[in-house]
Amino acid sequence: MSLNLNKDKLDTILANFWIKGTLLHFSPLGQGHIHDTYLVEVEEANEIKKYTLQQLNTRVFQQPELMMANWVKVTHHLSHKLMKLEGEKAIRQCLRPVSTLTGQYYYRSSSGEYFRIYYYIDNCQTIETVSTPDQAFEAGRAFGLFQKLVADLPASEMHETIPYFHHTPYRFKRFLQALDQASVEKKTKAADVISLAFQFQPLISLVVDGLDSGCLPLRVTHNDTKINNVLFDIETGQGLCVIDLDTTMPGSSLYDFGDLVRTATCPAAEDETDLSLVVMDIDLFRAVADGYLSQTADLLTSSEKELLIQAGLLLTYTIGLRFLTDYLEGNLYFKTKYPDHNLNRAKAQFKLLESMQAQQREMRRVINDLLKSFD
Ligand code: GN1
Ligand code: MG
Repeated sequence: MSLNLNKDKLDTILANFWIKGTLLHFSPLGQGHIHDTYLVEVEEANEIKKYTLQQLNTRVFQQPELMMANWVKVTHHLSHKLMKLEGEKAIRQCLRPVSTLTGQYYYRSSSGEYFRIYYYIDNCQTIETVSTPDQAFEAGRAFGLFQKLVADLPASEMHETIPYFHHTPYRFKRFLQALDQASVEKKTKAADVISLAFQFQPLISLVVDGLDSGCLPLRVTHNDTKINNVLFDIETGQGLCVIDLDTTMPGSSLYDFGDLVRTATCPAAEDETDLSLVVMDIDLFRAVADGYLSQTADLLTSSEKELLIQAGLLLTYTIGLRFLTDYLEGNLYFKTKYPDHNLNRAKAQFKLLESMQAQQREMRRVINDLLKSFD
């Protein structure tokens, strides 16, 4: 999906929401791989008001109404709870949707495009890569708090917006299908990473087996806990608000912790091509686990705690498989900037996975120490 908004189109969209005033300015926002996101500035009664506008990717979210029903439910649940806990401060700690004139939270254009708007949270930034343990801690704390706040939301009330999203056996099957159809040229270029995809196959059923047997609890989870889905307060550095709530649906806490470990323990970018830089930093691992467990240690069951280390490997493997599959299929899913972008992302994920595997013993020590400290 390309960024294709112009002023006339935006005026029409805004006219459908409870927003009065004149459009001053709009610009692309963030680095998400799925939706198109903009910052929109409007002059209302001599004041500049800022909003976040998103055009939803309906190729990825094929039932946008169901996705929006989840999104509204979870944004309301979070704001209600945070208001109670934090009072006025909660305004900057959760997404606050703007309603349309007909009382919905999305607008469908005459050509079938879906848009939503929420209040922009000022003086915040997103970060693509982590550079200090404090940032890793704050990301862990923010997603841990999210987990805690949605713990009383019954999983049965949430729609499954993307079926089999983190189902690694399904992702592996899709990879095999893509491999079967791919050109010899692509398979040759990706040979190393394809071989790693087979090598790490034993990880596949780790969490799904536990969920199927009832050994691991099915919870409402965020499912996209990468570091750039947290807004950091520019002044205090606090992990203020969790964003990108579209994949919030039934899942495992291990998916959330695992994707945090994938994105908050490596100082290099997700698409770094100098693979010598792609390593898991054990100090960042300690910090992210500390932040996450500071909120969830009381909540997690012993079987979840037992798998915290493997979770990072599993999610890095699963997302790596998805990038590789998308490369083999011709870049149909993730936004890319150049033809081999998904291949480079996949290579970086598998390099990170190898680095995690080599440090499993240290990770175990860190988790055991932390669990003891929260006992
Ligand atoms: C996508 O939307 P964004 O960029 O936060 C993707 C995640 C992947 C991530 C990889 C709905 O997340 O599952 O882990 O890219 N979201 C969806 O960077 O597929
Ligand atoms: Mg995002």
